Amino acid sequence: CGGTLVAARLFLTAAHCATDPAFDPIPPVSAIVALGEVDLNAVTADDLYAVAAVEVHDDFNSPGALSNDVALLTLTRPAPFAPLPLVGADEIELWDPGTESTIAGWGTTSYDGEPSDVLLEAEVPITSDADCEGAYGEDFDGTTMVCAGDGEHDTCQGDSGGPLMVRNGSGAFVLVGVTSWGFGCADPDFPGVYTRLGAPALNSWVRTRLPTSPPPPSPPPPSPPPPAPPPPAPP
Ligand code: 4AZ
Repeated sequence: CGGTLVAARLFLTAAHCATDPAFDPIPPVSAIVALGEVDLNAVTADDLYAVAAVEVHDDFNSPGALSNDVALLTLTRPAPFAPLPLVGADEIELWDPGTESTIAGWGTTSYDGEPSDVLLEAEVPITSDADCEGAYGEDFDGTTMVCAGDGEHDTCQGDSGGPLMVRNGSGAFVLVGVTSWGFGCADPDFPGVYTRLGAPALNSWVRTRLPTSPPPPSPPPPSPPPPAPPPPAPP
């Protein structure tokens, strides 16, 4: 699986990458994150980050299979890399149908093919929800999933958890999706399916877990005690 650094100590991935066959979160000690290398053969101990906590979305697989496919791993030490900004729930133009997005990973380059030792990337257009529903029927949940694909380039096995990125108005990449599932790979009739991070509920699930999230309004401070009564008058 892949993933994305969204804060110095937070690694965002797919829920199905961080759960066991019973769909329960895996123990943090069984997870390990490698950061900062393009070539898997170049990974050394310095690139490895132990995981202190695994948090899987409570509604993973609800309302349907692979809905809300998102999890956050807390690293035991901060990574010295710039996190990728999360798309804003109001930046809806960034997942408009036809918008070019960038996908990346070390997964297989064809269905049941070989994974790649070096990070690969591709550009694929976001698909309309109607087209994706046409392909997948009720398996597509437009409240938690968004699709992308051109029938020729795609994510594939092992790419799950990795990013679907779109450039914002300033030309900077933002994180719009998490590689989740699909029928086969690069099938012209079946786009790749990504966790819809711009969806309001999913967006706030991630955003409230980011360290820069503004704290909730605090209650007003207690009012000061009333002034002490004057001392009794001398006799
Ligand atoms: C997978 O098994 C997988 N073509 C990821 C993405 C897609 C298919 C399978 C989309 O991790």
